[in-house]
Amino acid sequence: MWNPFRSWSWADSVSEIDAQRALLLKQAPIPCLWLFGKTGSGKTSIIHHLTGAADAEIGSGFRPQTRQSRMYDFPEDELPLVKFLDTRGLGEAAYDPAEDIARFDSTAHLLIVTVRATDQAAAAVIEPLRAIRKQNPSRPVLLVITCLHDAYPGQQHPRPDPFSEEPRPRPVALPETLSRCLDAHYERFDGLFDRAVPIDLTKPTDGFEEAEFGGERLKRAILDQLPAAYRQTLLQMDHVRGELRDRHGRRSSRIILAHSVIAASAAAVPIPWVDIPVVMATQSHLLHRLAVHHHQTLDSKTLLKMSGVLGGRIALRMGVRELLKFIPWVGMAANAAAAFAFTYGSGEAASWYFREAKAGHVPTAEQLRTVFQEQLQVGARLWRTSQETTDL
Ligand SMILES: Nc1nc2c(ncn2[C@@H]2O[C@H](COP(=O)(O)OP(=O)(O)O)[C@@H](O)[C@H]2O)c(=O)[nH]1
Ligand SMILES: [Mg+2]
Repeated sequence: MWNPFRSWSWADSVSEIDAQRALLLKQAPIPCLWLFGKTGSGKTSIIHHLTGAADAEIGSGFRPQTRQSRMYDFPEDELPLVKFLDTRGLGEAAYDPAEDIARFDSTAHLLIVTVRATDQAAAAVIEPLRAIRKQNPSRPVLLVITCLHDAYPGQQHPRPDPFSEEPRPRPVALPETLSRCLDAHYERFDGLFDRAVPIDLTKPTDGFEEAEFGGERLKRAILDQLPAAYRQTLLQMDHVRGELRDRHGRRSSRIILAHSVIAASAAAVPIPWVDIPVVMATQSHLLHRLAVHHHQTLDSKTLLKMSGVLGGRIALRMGVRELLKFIPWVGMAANAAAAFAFTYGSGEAASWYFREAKAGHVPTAEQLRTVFQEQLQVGARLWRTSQETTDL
């Protein structure tokens, strides 16, 4: 029988965590979005819109990858739910995409090309884009046309939103300058994108009635274009995005939430490499991480107690059955819900256990079971609430 806790008995926990993390990062459906555009074309604003992370947090979170690229992992690099690749220097110095293509061609799932509506000088973006597209013509490319109001300064955005979800939206009733700008972009990027999305992500202080114009269209376009498993992760992330933000200061609950989202998306999409083993590996990795977070070591007695209450297939089945009593769904949604709630419940229960142990009150198996059952329900409620409030 596969036992997610087995490995605890021999590995020293830090190297074991690294190994599990590497495995998870390889197997879990974590979408990687490659942002490609000149400085000031709106790449960071898109990350901000999709994640809710503050600009400063995004700025300091970038990690250099190649000479001209860097990566931002949200909500944290330990187990990200989405990765953003950012290419620097386009339009400034000569950019040779060869190094980035070699490094990211197989790991970037979607290319988001950003260009300001009124920017006429796109050659610095188009040439390397052509090479990237040629290397991998089946990877979807979104052409995101930003800062629309540069084409109609001093006016509000057209209302209602006139843009459709066609590949090249071009409504009749638009300010004339904007129509010309869109046509010119469609022409110069011809053959290099699958779908264009005109947006204007402004700051609340910029004075627009609609601060994030086209933002929801952009989200839908990204979800439409991503392969199913990756789409699922973004959707689940969006469901608990508020919680992720609110719990910013509480690192352990952020870790628990991120793992729960990954487990849910892995469970939701029944394809061979994303399945129950990933769900269980996620839980196992989570408990390892929490032990380290709380500076606890795991002796064999503790392992036995935890695996008896939280681990193994029987507990998983029990957890699911318990859960299905109060989640009236069936099929994939129920799997995702169960995986989320189970991961959440076991994470919170383990976190509680480690905190108590640190304070000198080592809980009994019975007490751990009680907390686990409670937290399982908290997880299920959290999942249900977030599903109800989401508009995607
Ligand atoms: N009006 C408007 N401003 C934007 C938009 N996107 C970005 N900006 C602004 O343009 C500047 C540069 O944007 P940023 O997202 O940092 O671009 P990056 O260099 O490509 O990451 C910032 O001041 C943003 O507030 C947009 O769609 N509309
Ligand atoms: Mg930026």
